Amino acid sequence: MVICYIGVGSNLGDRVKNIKSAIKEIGALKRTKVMKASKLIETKPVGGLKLQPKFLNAALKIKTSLFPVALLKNLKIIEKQLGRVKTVRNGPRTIDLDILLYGDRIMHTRDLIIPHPRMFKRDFVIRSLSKII
Ligand code: PH2
Ligand code: MG
Ligand code: MG
Repeated sequence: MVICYIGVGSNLGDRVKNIKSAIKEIGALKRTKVMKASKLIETKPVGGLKLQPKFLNAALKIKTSLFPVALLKNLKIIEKQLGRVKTVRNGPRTIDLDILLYGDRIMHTRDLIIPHPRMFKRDFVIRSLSKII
């Protein structure tokens, strides 16, 4: 099992419900356990459309033996199940699930970069992560 951190964000619909459902679904993935969840913090949108609703953000500490690409694929499925539709980059979304860290792995493929390339620039990520790391 590898310790991994997931960034969670929502700014459409019932944000609390979206995040709670996402945590439940991540916990239901095979070979995966949710160890810790940070409190939800409300944050102003960073990048993308200025006039979009505020986000609720959180970070999760999980343990998984899914490989990074399999974990990503499962997170995308959960995003879809919870009603995420692709619109503009950094636009509003019902749920966003990003792999921030995966053990001490560093990887750089077309579909997945670990550590998350913008995590250190985003205050809402660092604030959530620092509570559970
Ligand atoms: N996610 C983004 C872009 N901007 N801003 C906030 N406050 N919270 C987010 O989760 C967020 C964002 C792209 O994923
Ligand atoms: Mg994101
Ligand atoms: Mg994302």
